[in-house]
Amino acid sequence: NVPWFPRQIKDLDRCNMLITKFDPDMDQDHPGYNDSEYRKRRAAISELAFRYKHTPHDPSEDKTVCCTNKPALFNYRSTLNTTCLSSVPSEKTGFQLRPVAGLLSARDFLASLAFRVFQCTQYIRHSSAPMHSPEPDCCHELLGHIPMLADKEFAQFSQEIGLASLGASDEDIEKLSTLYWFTVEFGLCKQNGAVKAYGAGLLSSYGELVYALSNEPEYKPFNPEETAVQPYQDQTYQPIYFVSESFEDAKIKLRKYSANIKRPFAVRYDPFTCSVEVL
Ligand code: H2B
Ligand code: FE
Repeated sequence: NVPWFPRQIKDLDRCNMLITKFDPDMDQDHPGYNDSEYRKRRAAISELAFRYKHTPHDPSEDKTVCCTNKPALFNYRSTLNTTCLSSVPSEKTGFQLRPVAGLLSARDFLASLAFRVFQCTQYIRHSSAPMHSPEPDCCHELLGHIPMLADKEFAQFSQEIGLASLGASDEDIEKLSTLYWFTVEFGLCKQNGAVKAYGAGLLSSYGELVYALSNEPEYKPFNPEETAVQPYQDQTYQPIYFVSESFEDAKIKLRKYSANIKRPFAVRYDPFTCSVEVL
């Protein structure tokens, strides 16, 4: 009764379960809900993400995707930028970006990290609300995630959250999601004695970045057991942030935490074959 999980990088084609919570077609509070042009564009960009295959099988299909992609590249600077920038993390840490149509289930999203793959949105937030997006968009990915994925220790940390999630129980996925939230999205870290922000949710939100580094919110030292069960909400600024000593320290603490997750097997990533060995 272990939940299915990807063993090879191409299995990530099956990790595409979307959460409709903030979808512009479903969520009446989405800033683009009443903009049919926006929703049409979003649908076209989603379609490209859904058709994306790690290894294209049918060359004709590949051609269609490329041809359809071309106008998208010209119409939306976002798509072009993520395409260009995707080479930065890949050269530094081997992290790859793959397109995703929107917010993924935590299980599918975390599983991708195990293969050093980041599921990256391609669309841009609605122009009526440039300062805030309820869902991840390419501003968030470009300003927040992509630069961080080019850091070696951070990349390792991200991959290890992913490896810990493979085949884990729903309860453990929930805890790993919370850890992800308070580190990769909203983490603070010491650097030369000063507290700095590294979480993508902070790097891509000027308002919350200033607030997080003011003396208003509460700080606690990053401790996976405690951080994993801290309640959080995604509607306003965080009342509490966790501060790591360094990325390396955070990684070592996460490793200890992961070792205690109960699974009837162990996993090891083989970078030569881009696959997970189940031991
Ligand atoms: N999906 C996408 N597309 N981007 C994310 O940043 C993201 C996600 N974050 N799904 C996940 C959920 C995160 O909130 C954790 C793992 O639950
Ligand atoms: Fe994010």
